[in-house]
Amino acid sequence: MAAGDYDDLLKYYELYETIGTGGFAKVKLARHVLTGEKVAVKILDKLALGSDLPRIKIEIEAMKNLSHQHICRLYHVLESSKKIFMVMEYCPGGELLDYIVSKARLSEAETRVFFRQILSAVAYVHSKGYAHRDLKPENLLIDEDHNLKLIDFGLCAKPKSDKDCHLHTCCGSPAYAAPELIQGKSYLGSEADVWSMGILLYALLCGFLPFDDDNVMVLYKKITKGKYVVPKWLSIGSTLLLQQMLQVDPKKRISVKHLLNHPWIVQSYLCPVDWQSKYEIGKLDEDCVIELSVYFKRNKQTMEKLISMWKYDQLSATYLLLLAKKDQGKPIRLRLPSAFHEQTSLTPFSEFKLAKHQTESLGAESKPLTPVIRRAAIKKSENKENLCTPMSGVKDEEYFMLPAPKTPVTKKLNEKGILTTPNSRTVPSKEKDQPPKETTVKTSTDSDISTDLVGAVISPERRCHSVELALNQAHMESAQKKKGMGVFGSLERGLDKVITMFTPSKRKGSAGDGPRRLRAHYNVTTTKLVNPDVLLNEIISVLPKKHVEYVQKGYTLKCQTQSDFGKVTMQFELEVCQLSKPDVVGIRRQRLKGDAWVYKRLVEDILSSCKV
Ligand code: H91
Repeated sequence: MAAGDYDDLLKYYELYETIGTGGFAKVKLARHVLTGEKVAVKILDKLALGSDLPRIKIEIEAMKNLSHQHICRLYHVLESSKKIFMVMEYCPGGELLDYIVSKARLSEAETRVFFRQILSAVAYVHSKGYAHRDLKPENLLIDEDHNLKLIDFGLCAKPKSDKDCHLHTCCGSPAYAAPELIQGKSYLGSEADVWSMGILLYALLCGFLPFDDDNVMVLYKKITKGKYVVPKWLSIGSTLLLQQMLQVDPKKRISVKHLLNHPWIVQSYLCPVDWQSKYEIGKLDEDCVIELSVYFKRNKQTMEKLISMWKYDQLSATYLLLLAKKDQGKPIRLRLPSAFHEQTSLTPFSEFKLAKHQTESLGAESKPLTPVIRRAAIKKSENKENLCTPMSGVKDEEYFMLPAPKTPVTKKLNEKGILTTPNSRTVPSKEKDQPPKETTVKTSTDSDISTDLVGAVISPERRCHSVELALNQAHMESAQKKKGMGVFGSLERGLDKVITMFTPSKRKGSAGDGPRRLRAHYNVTTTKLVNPDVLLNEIISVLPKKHVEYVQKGYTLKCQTQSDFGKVTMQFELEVCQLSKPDVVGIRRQRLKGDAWVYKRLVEDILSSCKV
């Protein structure tokens, strides 16, 4: 990474951990310094993008034109010689797909809530002359109010002249692609989107796809035939709606307009879907404008003019994030970068003058002078190594860290060329396939964790006492005998019934005193176990059987699968964590790369194979 690439971004944002990857992009969690709001930053490498660069330009243009309550908001676009950064609304609930996976399938009532939101977003996209062309549950995120936000406009199309213009490019994910699209015929983007929404609706109601096959040609055949299984739990109304949406002939397919007030959609709401945007971009919010005028010492009219330019720069981002704060009922206050770190109340602006980067978008009028406190804060942000810290306030490397062994650590390359340390584990390797032995590694105490920060196997200090271990095992054995299944059972029954929010815990003291304490979340599978090490060891013993390679870092297993040709096909994390109320251990799952449904099946398989 060239040092200068992140300079601009780090003037305005604090960067935290990677929350996902997709294509040539990496998505990181970040915090906008002036407002203190969390954001998602999509980081693209121009060189790696190559001929795909125009797609990104299309996505950026589309996101600038689309402003809707169910579409992920774009706040800021930055560009360096090698990178493009897209700063967007952060959706802490993650992907809709993970939510479906966690619940096996959704009830008709819950599906209706979500589906109305999807329909609202898609109708709006179409009204603006666009077609999304890649509608799938991986591209719908859940925000903090449990509302859906549509993402990934990289494949969206806007025919030049009129909306009914036919398209020719076959794109999107095969399982969601309309028959006319995969047959290479010219098609209407809006009709193809209705088909994908039909697949989406089926996935929500059933928990699996109507057309699925590992072989793409077989999959295409199934799609063009249009025959799918109707599970017995589907109501007549749902079955009828699916039938209208999954019509192979696009001319016989229901239109978005008719979907908006379809009897199934309207049921229990008694009103059609309101697809119009609730974000009136033309009308600026007075409170936010006033806060910005005071902060930047500009009169209201000048401020309004500057904001209305919508340059997707620091000013656009600050305005939109202030507005988001207002909508959440938070105070509309801009903070000083230094104050942000200390989480103290704001120092009145008049005591300070602006730093250069904070006035960039304000034109020639400003003659900034940097005060001592601000200068210190900016200096801090220039130190990139210190800035890439996860939300909990610990450094990236520390995030999965355990106390370092007292014995000197020598890093070496394993057979596969992966950098290993005596206390980081990779597979395959016969000896490494074994769960960590309780007595093998001597670890340091909390006071000397800084000596060598490396991943580690579980230390004796961190492991539970053997009595607890034995009790736990005995408890589980009897429970298993009774139920005739492992802790997780089938995904439908076992995979997390508990749905609340997962947030990184306040770490107890220093790194390395046990698994992270997390709140239950749909990405967290709860178990009946109380000993994290039993669970960790069990997962570790199952992974090689499923051809999953992993690197252990503390209680996190960074997993990956490879194709026969050595291409990384899937990356995900399994983290053993401590839950409270009930005080049991859980497994946090996170997909980082790869097909979502293949991931779903693999994780189901791993977890149901765990005999704990
Ligand atoms: N998929 C296509 O995994 C596989 C949390 C999370 C929170 C997000 C906000 C915006 C975006 C992703 C977020 C996110 C890629 C976002 C928006 C647009 C876009 C892309 C990402 C993953 C990448 C990480 C995503 C989900 C999709 C999480 N993600 N957890 N807020 O194009 Cl417009 Cl790539």
